[in-house]
Amino acid sequence: MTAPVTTRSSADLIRAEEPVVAHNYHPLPVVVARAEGTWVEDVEGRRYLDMLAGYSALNFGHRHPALIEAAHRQLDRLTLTSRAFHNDRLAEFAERLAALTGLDMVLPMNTGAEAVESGIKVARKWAYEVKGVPADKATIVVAAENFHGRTTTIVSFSTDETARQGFGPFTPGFRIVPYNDLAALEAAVDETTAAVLLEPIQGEAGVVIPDNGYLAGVRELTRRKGCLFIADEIQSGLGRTGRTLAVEHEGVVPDMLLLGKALGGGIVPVSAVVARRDVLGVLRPGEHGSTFGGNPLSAAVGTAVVELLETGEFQRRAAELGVVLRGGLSALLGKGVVGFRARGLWAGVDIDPEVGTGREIGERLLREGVLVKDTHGSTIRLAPPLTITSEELEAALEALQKVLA
Ligand code: IF1
Repeated sequence: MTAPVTTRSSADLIRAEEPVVAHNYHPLPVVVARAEGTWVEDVEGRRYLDMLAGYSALNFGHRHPALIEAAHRQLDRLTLTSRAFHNDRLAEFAERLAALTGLDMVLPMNTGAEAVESGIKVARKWAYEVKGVPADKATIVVAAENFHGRTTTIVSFSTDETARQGFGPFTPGFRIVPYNDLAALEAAVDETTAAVLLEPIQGEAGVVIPDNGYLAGVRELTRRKGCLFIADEIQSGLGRTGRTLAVEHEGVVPDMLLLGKALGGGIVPVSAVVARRDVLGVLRPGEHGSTFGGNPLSAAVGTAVVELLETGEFQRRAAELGVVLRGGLSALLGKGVVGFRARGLWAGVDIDPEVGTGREIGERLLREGVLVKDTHGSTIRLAPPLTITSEELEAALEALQKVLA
């Protein structure tokens, strides 16, 4: 008989997880119980500024009223049909998402990794049926330091040993080239290549922004060589960098777009492959699927998310407040910050290892009421909800300055 659910303390709850929850994360010692907008609150009522936003899944803040309302309305009508039948929410979601991205067709999935896996399958099928690559010979070119998810096929082309160790054997058919290197990409793409799969800005690598012209170069190269350009915008997309999509900073339209995280508004997992009709058109009934992909609850929330993005308000906020973020980080250069990369409301900040590791900075900021997450070594990422106010952003930057002093 398990103990009745009572308001257990943060310490109790952290202790209780240990024997019963897999240790695939090393969370900061905070137990969140409530949240609204940019703020989260722990079990004891302490409040924190959320500068991670669910790894950019909470672009619209915690529990955005329009999104919660859309979810409540749908919860009271219909939540799941499977795609064995139609439901009355999917068409509008797909129409408005396609229009938002400038592409034609949507394959609705759930998690980012599922969108990436689905994109890989569609690109390979396109290579065999449209490009004429011999069966089972299709290659996909990816970048070193990539992060596209945690499935076995995806970690097959990771260059992060921690993500691969002990999970072999791996899926063949992937070539790895240095990021931001068009010559290396040119050499790797040949007649077997189905696609080039890239993050327009590499997230987990520490918000690595390629040279201006790189994405346009990839677009030209893939068009000339007759393979697909797949942009993984699962983290960089949906307003984060100050545009609807990060590829827009170079005016590039990929052949296929992978979306996730914020597409579900931080409420339900929603991801999608969005592509030209001649690409996604290779899928015929029974060839791919997902129990929850395109379910009415996800479609209703996804439509409300697209509606928020159609106004351009969040993109503008990210661009405008991105100026404040860059200014604040520039002022910290030489004062504990040795370098940073930032676009819109997204930054990778390299901390002087003398001052502390990313994890230590995260723990110090926790005590200042600010939540951040380190990536590798001494880099922390800043990715607050796009609803953050200028004052809240200034407060987070002041807290960072304080813990670096
Ligand atoms: C973790 C960070 C990591 C992604 C891109 C696909 C996916 C992700 C560009 C897969 C997911 C998450 C996963 C989470 C931590 C976080 C992350 F960069 F965002 F911080 F790991 F790199 N493409 N990124 O960033 O989406 O299947 O998770 O929905 O795995 O620890 P997912």
